[in-house]
Amino acid sequence: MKLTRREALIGGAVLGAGAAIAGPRLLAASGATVGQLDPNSIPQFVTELWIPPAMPTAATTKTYDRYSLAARSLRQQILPKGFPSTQVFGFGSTTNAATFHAPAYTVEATVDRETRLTWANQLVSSSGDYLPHFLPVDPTLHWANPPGGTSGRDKVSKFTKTPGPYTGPVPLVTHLHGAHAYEDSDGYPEAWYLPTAKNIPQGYATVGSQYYQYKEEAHARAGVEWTSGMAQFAFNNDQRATSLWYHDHTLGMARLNIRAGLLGLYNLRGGVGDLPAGHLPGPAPRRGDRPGTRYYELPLIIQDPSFNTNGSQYLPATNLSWPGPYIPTTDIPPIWNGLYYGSTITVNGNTWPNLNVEPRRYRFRILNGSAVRQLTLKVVANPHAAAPAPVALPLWVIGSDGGFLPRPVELSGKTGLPVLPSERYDVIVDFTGHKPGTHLYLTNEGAAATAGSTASVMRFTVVPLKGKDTSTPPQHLALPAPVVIKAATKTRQVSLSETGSNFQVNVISEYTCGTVDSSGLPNPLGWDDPLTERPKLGSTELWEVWNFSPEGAGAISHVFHLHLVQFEVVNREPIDGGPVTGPSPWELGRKDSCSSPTGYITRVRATFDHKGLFVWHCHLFDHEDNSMMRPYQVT
Ligand SMILES: [Cu+2]
Repeated sequence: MKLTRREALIGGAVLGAGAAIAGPRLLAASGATVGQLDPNSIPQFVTELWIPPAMPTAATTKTYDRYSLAARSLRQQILPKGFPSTQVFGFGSTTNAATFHAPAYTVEATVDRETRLTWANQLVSSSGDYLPHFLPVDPTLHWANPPGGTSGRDKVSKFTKTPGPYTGPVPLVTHLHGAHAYEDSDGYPEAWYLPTAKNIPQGYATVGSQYYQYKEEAHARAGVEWTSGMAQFAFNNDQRATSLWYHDHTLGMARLNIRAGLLGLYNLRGGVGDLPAGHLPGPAPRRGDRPGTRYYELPLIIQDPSFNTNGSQYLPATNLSWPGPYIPTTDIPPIWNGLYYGSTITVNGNTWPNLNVEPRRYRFRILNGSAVRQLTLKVVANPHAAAPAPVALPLWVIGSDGGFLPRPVELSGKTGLPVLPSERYDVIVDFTGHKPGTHLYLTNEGAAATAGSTASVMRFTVVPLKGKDTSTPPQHLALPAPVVIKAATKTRQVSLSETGSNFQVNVISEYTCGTVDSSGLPNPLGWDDPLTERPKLGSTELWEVWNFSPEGAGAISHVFHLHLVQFEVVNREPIDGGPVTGPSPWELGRKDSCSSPTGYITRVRATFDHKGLFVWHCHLFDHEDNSMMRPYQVT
């Protein structure tokens, strides 16, 4: 094995290329363990795609829309009919118990009109006792740690022997991903709160260390009140029309809470960054729609859960890259996995659904809501064709995280659309001219795709045309120009790296964010290290994101995510030298998350225009939950 400079210098041990894929590789090698549902036993395309309705409001006033949202536990038919149902945690409106769903209904918001959202943690039983998590919580990570009490919350616990999973009350805090937020409403990872339950154990912290500060700030800024077991956020929506998404962001638990189902889309419409009605395929679901309304704009929220034969969601409760020993002998987390790929694909909460489509144009708001799976999507005629398969219908990419691209981008030939965890793409597919009965397939050719299961996403079945398509063909669309970002007045360097175990070669102890030292080497920093990124209010900065992860067959992109801002992807350059490449055509709009490939410097530029404490991190959920996140402060 050839060692690079970076491999030799990270942490106490050398990391081989295989380390990054140890989880899925071991799973594949050992086959499905007892109790796991074989993905190949699940029939595909038998469930019609569920289209998330618009979330009902609790009140609308002259100046704002108010939502009363909560997280609850419920059972849902994710697998096809005839299979057992699955426990999920889902958001919904407390005004209507039938609205709880995983993923959630879509919040429809208007540019420059305020939304106020109450997020209640109602993960309690009917008798008022807290509900434990149904996925394995690793209490040895740097996490919310309610059992630590007010002195030990949000810190790493000291264990003298390896503990089992944490089974106490579940902390939650919601982040609106991509939002131009104030710090009180950004879902800071230490602003979590437990449900109001009868049996919270004595000594437990019931809120995170930042909760009370933001409670006061939200009251002072927006006049909203936080009470026990909830927070209330207010957004001015003073940003471009786009699809944001809301999801849990609790310190060290997001991978579990989002996999459990706590996510939904938040569509922002109107303003100078949107197109007038009629140009794009529509309508999308709106509040108060009658049942049976036909939609030509709809979300595709893609995730990759695994299941047990009893219908419950499967996530390993042991570290698949290392069988032990753990505490106190080594520094390897006993339950967490660095990169766990699920074995199925769900869209809007069902495995491999079918969508009946008319021979006309559709607008799909795509979100990769999976934890670590990097998708490459295309529409093909033959789902069994070897990758890269020929595209049957081009994806016309018109927008991404921060709104419209400068111009529509047609992906044809054999080019698929890469969609990394948390990225959103706004896409038009034109089914015009296809005969009723025709089948087309949305497939995934991402690096970890498995033929027959995770390489398949969903099917389209063409049905007779019901309504004339008056939308503009995508090649003729004139899109509103993205926000212009000024020249940067400061360049800073940040790093993404992984820390190998001091005890075992090729096993990862944690992932880290940090800075870059003067000799071009990573300087990994922990969450509690002094702040290093402190942009001045109103300033524009160029951030160089250096990905020092090991190179080789197992190399993966990290997903760089910056809160508060929509940035411009400027370019990428190999750390060891080589050609500088510009952003991909579909990255030419504004972004809040982007690929940060191994061995590359990824440069992004942003204007920091709200004071406050925010975070930047890798958006692979399994990484951000084990230290790959840093606070930053706009001053
Ligand atoms: Cu990462």
